[in-house]
Amino acid sequence: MEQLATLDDLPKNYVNQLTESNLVPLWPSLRNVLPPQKPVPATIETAWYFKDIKPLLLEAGELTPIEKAERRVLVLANPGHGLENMRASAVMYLGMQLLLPNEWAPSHRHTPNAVRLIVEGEGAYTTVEGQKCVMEHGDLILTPSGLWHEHGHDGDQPVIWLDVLDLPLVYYMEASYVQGGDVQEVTSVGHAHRYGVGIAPTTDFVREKNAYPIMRYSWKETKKVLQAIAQDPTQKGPILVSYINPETGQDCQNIIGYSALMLKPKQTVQLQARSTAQIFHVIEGHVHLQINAKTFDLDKADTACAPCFAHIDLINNTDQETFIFIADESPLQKKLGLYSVRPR
Ligand code: 1HN
Repeated sequence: MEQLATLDDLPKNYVNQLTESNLVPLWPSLRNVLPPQKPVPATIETAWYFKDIKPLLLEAGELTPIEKAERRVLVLANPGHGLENMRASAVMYLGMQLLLPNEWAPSHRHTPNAVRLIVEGEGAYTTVEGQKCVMEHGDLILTPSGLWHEHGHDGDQPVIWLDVLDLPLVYYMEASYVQGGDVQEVTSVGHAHRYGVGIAPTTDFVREKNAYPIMRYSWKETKKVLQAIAQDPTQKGPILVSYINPETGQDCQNIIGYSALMLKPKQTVQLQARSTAQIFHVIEGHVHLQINAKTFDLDKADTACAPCFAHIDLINNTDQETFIFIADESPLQKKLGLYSVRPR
């Protein structure tokens, strides 16, 4: 492609006249906004290790009372986007949140969608629109856009979870805001127990119409399914499940997609290059992760992020099963017609 003229190729006087009228010439910036063949992501391959995060998060528990934090979170920020912008990728926000015994993170609702992936500790719960969801290790709990949610803790040890939000996108769209509310009345239990083995709750032969039929996806159940798939001799390719809305078969949320991958002992999985950035978080086990030219050794509770069109190899060189939670921007990209896959 032809090299284009730069701003320096124009007379200063002309450029000043443009600026005074709020005008900008396109051609000096055209190759930046439209790079050839593939995007040039700001997202850098980055890993965040739980052994670094946990002591700092517990210290935050001593330094800042929950009343002064509302949500006590250390943000996993991608240096490629500038740490202060609190982005893991262009669309995804990641944070590690701490709730101590007897603490309460008050009810609010906001436009960004959130999920929690429980990392450590027992006894905490999230109430989402009246549905009380207990938090157990590896569970995925949705707090979709516009739904009230609050966190409480009846246990006796710190509880830590990973928050994933589409905040960077919603903020960029100037669509991000929050409303505070009162303590919610608990009206039901937020669990997938009403769905399973191809059945769905039905009243008078009419299927329930609920935009978010499952609020809590149990890790115990998800792990059983992955292990069953691993035993299936006809299974080809990676052992992978998607978190879906069982009423529609679509992704469980509108913007960010969630899945869980199992690596058998000594298994290597090579992912196709995809148009979406991706987050990897180890639920159980260990993975040697190669993203483009970088390598990371991730243990339980560690998290990493990969830019779009990355070459990604997940290598389990241990004798144990490994389970990895994955978040990506594919629901958004598919809705916008921007999603693509390139064979390696
Ligand atoms: C939020 O509402 C929570 O409810 C956690 O736990 C992290 C980060 C940015 C904006 C809202 C929560 C958040 C958040």
